[in-house]
Amino acid sequence: MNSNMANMFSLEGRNAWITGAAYGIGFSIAKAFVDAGIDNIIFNTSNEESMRKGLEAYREAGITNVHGYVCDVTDETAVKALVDKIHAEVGPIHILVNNAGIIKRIPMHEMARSEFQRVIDVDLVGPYICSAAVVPEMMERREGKIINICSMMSELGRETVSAYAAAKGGLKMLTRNICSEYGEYNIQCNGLGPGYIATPQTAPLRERQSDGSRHPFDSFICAKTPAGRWLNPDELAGPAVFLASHASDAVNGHILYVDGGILAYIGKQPK
Ligand code: NAP
Ligand code: GCO
Repeated sequence: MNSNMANMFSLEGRNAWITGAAYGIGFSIAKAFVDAGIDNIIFNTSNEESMRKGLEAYREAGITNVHGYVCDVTDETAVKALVDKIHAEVGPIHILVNNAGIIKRIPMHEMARSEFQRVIDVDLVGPYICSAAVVPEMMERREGKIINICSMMSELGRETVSAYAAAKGGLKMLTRNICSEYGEYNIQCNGLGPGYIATPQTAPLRERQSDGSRHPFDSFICAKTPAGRWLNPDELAGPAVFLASHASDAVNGHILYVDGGILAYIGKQPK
């Protein structure tokens, strides 16, 4: 690879704040950014225990340029204070990855309003709060990257995930609106839409049944994925680095689906 191309994908000289990156997809994206030369990884979780476990996991992975904080992304005051703390303790935020997210798998008519609201707050309002907190410095610098972690549910629905699909569909349009409102400041806001990834969030969908058989959803998703398997978080590394780097400076408002082809595939025909 020639030096121009290598430089285009390099994250050297920049800091990235990845929300909810103690484990799962956020942790994998952080590792990818480190491999791409990032100066500092900043992450936050909703509680002290997972933040500490996250710092330990980074250390075990040999990553030391990492800074962990406790901050609920739905708490606007706490997020604004965190951004000030990051500026004081780490430096500017060049890249924001809105990764923190939850899901509640409950039939809509059985879901309490408070449960529906919590999913919307974490998965949609949280990315708005964090993006609004970092955009001013990106505007002043006339450079910035915001990556929103979307979902298959940004495009598709399924039983029991009404709040999550509403949030992720909204996150797709928030992505496009941030692109529209701040593109003139050389801020690119894109979505990364993972397919079905083997993380703690999807572990319940892969659990073996009491008779040792595969979870029905496990078999279903493998039939809906052309490669016939769940994806692993590290398969998001290249697309995430692309969206965080100057290689994507002319890409804005785009949702890059990393789904192994699920959205293109009607599903494996029954034998
Ligand atoms: P995960 O394993 O459950 O991790 C979620 C992360 O978000 C954890 O670090 C969690 O930390 C943090 N978090 C949750 N609520 C928070 C809050 N209020 N404030 C701060 N941090 C919070 O999930 P994942 O599978 O890695 O998913 C990460 C993102 O990818 C989510 O947005 C998810 O919707 C999306 N996604 C996942 C898949 C998949 O198949 N796994 C596919 C498409 C999209 P604590 O709870 O410890 O605070
Ligand atoms: C579910 C899963 C999915 C994944 C992901 C798919 O219950 O259907 O949790 O929603 O998390 O969002 O892209």
